[in-house]
This record gives sequence, structure tokens and C-alpha cells, in this order.
Amino acid sequence: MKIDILTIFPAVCSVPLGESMMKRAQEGGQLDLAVHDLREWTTDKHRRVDDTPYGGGQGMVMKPEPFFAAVEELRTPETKVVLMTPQGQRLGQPAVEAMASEAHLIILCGHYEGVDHRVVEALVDYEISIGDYVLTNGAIAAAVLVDAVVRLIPGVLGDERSAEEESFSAEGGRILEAPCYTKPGDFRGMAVPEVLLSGHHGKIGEWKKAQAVERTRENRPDLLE
Ligand code: JBQ
Repeated sequence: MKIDILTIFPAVCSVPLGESMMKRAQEGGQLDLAVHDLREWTTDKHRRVDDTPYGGGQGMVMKPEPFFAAVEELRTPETKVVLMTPQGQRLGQPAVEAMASEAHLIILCGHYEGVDHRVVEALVDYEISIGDYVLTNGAIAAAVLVDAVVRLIPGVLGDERSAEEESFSAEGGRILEAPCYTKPGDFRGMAVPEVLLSGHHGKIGEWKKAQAVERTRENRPDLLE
């Protein structure tokens, strides 16, 4: 899969996506990632990417020309264009799965007050927000999206089952995971639950299921409705 990210802060994406699993996916050839500085597609001396909003109001708006020039240069007939924006649909695992099945994504990062709406109308296939909180920088949202998408590409996760069995995947159902423990069995007087040491897989399974429901009721009651 090929992913191009367009941002005025390339390091915000290239640093986190250069570590760990994302690094392995690129070295292994499953991911061809390029993080571009949007200013490469400006033509003026000051490399301007923003301007004041028509109709007045707070802040600056990102100009259309650099986005159009970049997308027109980078896209192919199979490309889908994603815009990271607080005005987008809230990202969930179904949209992540849909994007993971694409051959080529171009991800546009919104900054400032927003992006000229002609970009949205003429270029964008998916408008995505990673959640209902305020960020200063759309490139952070793009790094989150790319991590979620790339781990679903076949061969990226060492153990193929791990992608399927996580919370929120279609097969896993919408329930949180049970608590997990490792050595030592007693840490500062806090013991690992007996059942996990029992070796009784049936009982362990029942315990995990009950704990998962309990945790979901506590932290994410919306998932049980
Ligand atoms: C969103 F996608 C973006 C881009 C810029 C700011 C944002 N704020 C909140 N959530 O994911 C977002």
C-alpha cells in the first residue's frame, strides 16, 4: 500500500511513523510512505499556504492552490484522498478497515481554522476526525490514522490473529479487553487473580469474558447499548 501525507509539519508524521511496527512495514515493503512538505507546491517567494477568510472571522484558512497542485501531481486512477479535519466523520474501525483495503491514500492535514472548501468538494473522498477534542495540528491526526490503517495490511502484524481479536474489530465485537497481568505473581502485595494461574482454560475464558463486560460497563457503557 502507498500513502502520501501532505502537511506543513512533516516531522510530526515522519518521526512517529518511523518507529517500531510502522518502520518494519516500510522496511518489509508492505508500506510505501512518503511525508511531503505542502510548501513544495507553493509558487510564491514566501511559500504561503494560508490566507484570511472570506466573510471575516477568526484565524487563517489554508489556500486551495498547493493542495490541488500536490494532489494532481501525486494521484493515480486508484487514489483515494483523505482530509484530516475536526469537521470530518469520527474515525472508527469500520472506516479504518475500508481505507486499509485501498491501494493508495493521499492524506491532507488541515491546520489553522480550516481548509478552503473547494479542496473538500473537488479532491476529497473521506473527511475524517480522530475524535471530539481540539488539536493544534492535523498531522498528529494523520499519524494516528496511518498507524490504525497500516497494522491491518497483511504481513504487518507478526501474529495475524492479533489484528482480528482486538477490541473494536468486526470479529472482536464492540467490547473492551479483559485486564492482563505478567510476572511477578505478587507485586507489592498485589496478587495476580488466582484463576489466571490455574491452567484451567475454560475458567480463564469465563473470567476474561466477565471482566471484559465489567470493564466495558465501567469505562464505555455506550458500547453495551
Ligand atoms: C481532529 F483531524 C483533525 C485535524 C485538525 C484538528 C483536529 N482536531 C480534533 N480532531 O481529528 C482534527
